Formats: sequence, structure tokens, C-alpha cells
Amino acid sequence: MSRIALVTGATSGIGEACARSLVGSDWRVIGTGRRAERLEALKAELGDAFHPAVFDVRDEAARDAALAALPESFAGIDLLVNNAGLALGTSPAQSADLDQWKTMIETNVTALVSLTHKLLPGLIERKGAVINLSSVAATYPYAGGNVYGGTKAFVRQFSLGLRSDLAGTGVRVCSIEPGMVETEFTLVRTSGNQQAHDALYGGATPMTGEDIAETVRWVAELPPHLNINTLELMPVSQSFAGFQVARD
Ligand code: NDP
Ligand code: 8X3
Repeated sequence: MSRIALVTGATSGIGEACARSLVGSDWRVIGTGRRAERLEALKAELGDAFHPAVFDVRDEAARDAALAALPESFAGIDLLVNNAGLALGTSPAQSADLDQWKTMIETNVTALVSLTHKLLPGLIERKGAVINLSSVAATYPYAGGNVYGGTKAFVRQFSLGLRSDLAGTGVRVCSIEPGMVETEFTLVRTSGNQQAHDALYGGATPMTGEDIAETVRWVAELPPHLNINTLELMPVSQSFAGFQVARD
């Protein structure tokens, strides 16, 4: 019998690619997101192995109703892929929009820990796995990354803390930390600025959602005695820059 994965944020980018990759590898996938029509299109493409669950991850009541309504064939989640997330804005902290900061924290941190808390008992029962989408922004600060980087550092450290708490349960936890992946990420971050999207990814050969999805699938399918704690990836075109110095 195939295993069951819940992938948050399956309407676009990395999560959508994860749904395809996992179904292609004989998983049954519950894919979540707010855009129902995107999930319905995936259902039409992937068939009975895919179950669409439409909810905002910040809305615990809607989430719980969707989980309670899972068909029998999707009950018993073995793998949680905490992928739904976003960056909003690139302004320095001193001119950033506080509401955008709150939305990032509510989505990338609060909703992620809440869903994880909800599913942990079942994951322990089934010796399952949690794969969290952090980012290189967790480790390498950059101008305008402020709260986004903070949320992703939380995701990384939460993942490591989970590993520690789950010792002896057989549950695996991995923090996946990608650099530049061409998805809708920059359009969301810049409120739909196509020029910003094109300028960031143009000529850079960024990673794709499929690249990250293959990594997620690989981590999920490792033998049960192996755990990848953290996994950082970048396109070859991306690397590190030096410190900045403000001068008089
Ligand atoms: P996309 O914008 O393409 O996809 C984001 C997904 O998150 C969508 O499916 C969206 O669904 C979902 N989502 C966002 N907010 C909510 C919400 N409130 N409720 C439910 N679903 C939500 O971006 P990516 O695929 O690039 O991002 C996926 C993850 O990867 C994020 O956590 C991001 O931080 C991380 N990441 C991305 C990198 C990149 O360079 N692209 C690099 C490193 C990490 P919908 O809008 O339909 O609700
Ligand atoms: C997304 C990668 O470098 O834009 O997490 O923060 S970055």
C-alpha cells in the first residue's frame, strides 16, 4: 500500500512539484493551498492519488475541518512537508510594513508549528517524517531579508529541536534550505512585479521547483535508519558576497 504525504502550498512552485514527484513515486498526496482551482487542476492531472484540501494555513478551524474530512484512503499521514510560506517586501526594517512582517510570521512560523503539533501523534504512531522548507536566508543575512530570514531561521532551529525531542520515536525530521528557486516566490514578495522576477532570475539558471521536489522525495525515501538533519542547496550561479561597511 502506498504511503501518504501532506504537502502544504501545493498550488505553486516547490509544493506543486513535490506533489507531482511524490505521486510519481507511488505516494498518495494531500495537497493544500488557498487557490482551489489550482488544486483541482492537479487533481485532474494526478488522479486518485491526489486529494485537494483547500484552506489558509493560518486558519486552524478550516484546516481541522479539511483534515477531519479526509477520505479513508488519505487518512494516516506518514510524511508532512511543511512547504507553504512566503516573503513579503524587500524594504529595510526601518521602513518595512509591520503587517507584512506579521503575515510572514503567522504563515511561516505559527501555522507551521500548529500543523506539526497537530500531526505529530500520528507521525509518531507511524514512524513518519517531517520535511520543513527553510531557506539559505536562515543562515546568510541579506539586506531586506529581516523578518523573512528570521522566520526561516526559526524553521531550521525548530526542525533541529524536533529531532532532539523525537529521539527514539523513529520519526525523521529534515530542514531543507534552498537558495534561489524560480517559482512565484518573487512575484508574491514584490506584489506581482514581473520586472523584479525577471531581473532576479534572468541569466542566472536558478534552481527549479522540480529540483527541490526531487530532493524532498529523496530525503523522504531514504532507509528508515538515515536522517538528513539539514540540507542546503544553491544553483551553481549563486554564492556568497562579503560584508558591507558603512563609511562617513
Ligand atoms: P510559491 O509562491 O510559488 O508557492 C508558495 C505556496 O505557499 C503556494 O502554494 C501558496 O498557496 C502557499 N501559501 C502561502 N501562503 C499560504 C497561506 N496563508 N495558506 C495556505 N497556503 C499558503 O513559492 P515557493 O514554491 O518558492 O515557496 C515554497 C516554500 O519554499 C516557502 O516556504 C519558501 O519560503 C521556501 N523557499 C523558497 C525559495 C525560493 O527561492 N523560491 C528558496 C528557499 C525557500 P496559495 O497562495 O494558493 O494559498
Ligand atoms: C528564498 C531565498 O535568498 O530569496 O528563501 O531569501 S532568498
